[in-house]
Amino acid sequence: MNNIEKKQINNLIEISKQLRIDVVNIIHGAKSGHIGGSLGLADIFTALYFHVLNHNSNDPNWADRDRFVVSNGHVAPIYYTALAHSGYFPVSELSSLRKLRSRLQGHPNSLELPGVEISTGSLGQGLGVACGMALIAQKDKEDHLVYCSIGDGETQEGSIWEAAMFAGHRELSNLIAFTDRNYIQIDGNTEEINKLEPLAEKWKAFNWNVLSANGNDMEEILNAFEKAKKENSKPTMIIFNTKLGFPVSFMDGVSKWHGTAPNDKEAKSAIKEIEEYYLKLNL
Ligand SMILES: Cc1ncc(C[n+]2csc(CCOP(=O)(O)OP(=O)(O)O)c2C)c(N)n1
Repeated sequence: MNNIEKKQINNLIEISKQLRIDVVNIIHGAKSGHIGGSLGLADIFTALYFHVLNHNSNDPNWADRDRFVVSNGHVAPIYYTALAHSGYFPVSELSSLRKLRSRLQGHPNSLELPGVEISTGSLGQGLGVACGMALIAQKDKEDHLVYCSIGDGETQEGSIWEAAMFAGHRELSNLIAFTDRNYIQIDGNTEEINKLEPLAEKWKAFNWNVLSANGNDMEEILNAFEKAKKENSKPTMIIFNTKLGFPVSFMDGVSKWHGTAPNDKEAKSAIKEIEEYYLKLNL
């Protein structure tokens, strides 16, 4: 793999374990929160904050930072754990998730929390915001990149396709978006609710460079972002195949775990499965 040594990959995988354990603990503690998407995205958020993004937690508004728009704002628990472990605010604050007067509400608030690029939660809006950020950077010939995370259920919002059309038309090659393709949204399987396939072909038709990778494999994730950075004429969409709740087996494919907090027993067995999964990786 390009420039990334096995040791570095293993280090990232170790970080993703901590983030997953924190996600389970804070949602269990809050008795509320979106666990499935947060666990499924843990590898990608780790890759971004600890390798891919050009950012500085000591200077969250640094003008040259890469922008990262988390359009699927309900995955706030993984966003918060990645931000805290990167140094944007104390890790001890994570346990205030969803508490009264906490800066860590159910959806991210950029006016309150350092590192949050833009407040999100109303699905379908972040990609349009990311397009605006990419357009101004393109016009001003700035080097930073704009990343954007969207859910596959979120992709059923009409505004996603308006943004897709705009980015393709403007050839926003500084825009790297990715889809959390777990086939699950709040009400069930995406293909039963409002079919998305053939998803890659749809993005291609909107003039996007389309990549796909296993979003629960660190090496594949890093390779996909490397490839995306090299694209110089189109926006990139990475379709990351993930599993809801990964690696917790009882959450896999079960839409209830889109947004249900685990009870004591479930939290304990989720942590046990996470620990067993990482042990088997034999890092
Ligand atoms: C505009 C809007 N409509 C509805 C919702 C409620 N909602 C929150 S998450 C969600 C499903 C999202 O599915 P997906 O993007 O696949 O997320 P995942 O289940 O994979 O985390 C819905 C409908 C919302 N937040 N915003």
